[in-house]
Amino acid sequence: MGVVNVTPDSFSDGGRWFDTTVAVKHGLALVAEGADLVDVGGESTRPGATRVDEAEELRRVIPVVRVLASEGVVVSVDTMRASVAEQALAAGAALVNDVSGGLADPAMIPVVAAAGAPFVVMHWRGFLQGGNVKGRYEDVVAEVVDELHARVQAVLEGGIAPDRIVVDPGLGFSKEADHDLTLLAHLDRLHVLGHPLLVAASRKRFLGRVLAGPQEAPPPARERDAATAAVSALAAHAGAWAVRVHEVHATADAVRVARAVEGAR
Ligand code: PMM
Repeated sequence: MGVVNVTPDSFSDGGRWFDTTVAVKHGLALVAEGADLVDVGGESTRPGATRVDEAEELRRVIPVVRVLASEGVVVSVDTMRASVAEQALAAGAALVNDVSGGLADPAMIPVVAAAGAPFVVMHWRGFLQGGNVKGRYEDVVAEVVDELHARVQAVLEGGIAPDRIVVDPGLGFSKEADHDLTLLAHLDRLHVLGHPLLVAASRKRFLGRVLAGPQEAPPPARERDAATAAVSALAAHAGAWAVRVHEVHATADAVRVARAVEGAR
């Protein structure tokens, strides 16, 4: 899954694709590099980001979704708003990716259920507490599994079919670097949820922490793509359904290698 952030302020690639034509071109380039899916978002979720208003989010996202879908791209829409999801689906999006797991907008689950679209349910405890607060966990894997299980139940009760649900541990969302690493070390335990798994490690803070020496500042987000590809291989090896990344080329190779190694077992 390649990422197109149509935002002026995303932490990893802020502002670079903040124009419909440029965003569409970038989405097509990601497909040429091997993306099976392109995730289009118009709202930054970085810590401290203020929410964009609905009209602005629609203005950013819908034209990009429409053109990419008309070019045959399988488009996912990254949004916490039901209205954006609904219009994106009408414009040809195939999947809805909601970092709040359906909590931010009570109309989200009914809209996705009515459309019969796949829905990514991400774990973000901070959202429930009104912001990207620090998460405190005794056992991060068990707690993320339990909390995702509860969200999946709510989504099922809301009428989204079981075979339409994808789960995501929400790396970096109300989680410290150690939590992210522990979750990656135990991705196999997320399979108990019984749904395809999306892993979105791309350029995230914990990778900066891993790459920096003890006294060093972390490298900037755009210098974390090789590390991202390493996570992609590990996630593929652990049976992830998809990895969400900003730089597709290296990840597509990493996933191919992981698949070939699996095939040689
Ligand atoms: N992370 C970001 C945005 N959308 N969607 C899912 N499903 N999972 C994630 O972890 C996730 C996401 C934030 O990253 P970005 O601002 O670099 O795109």
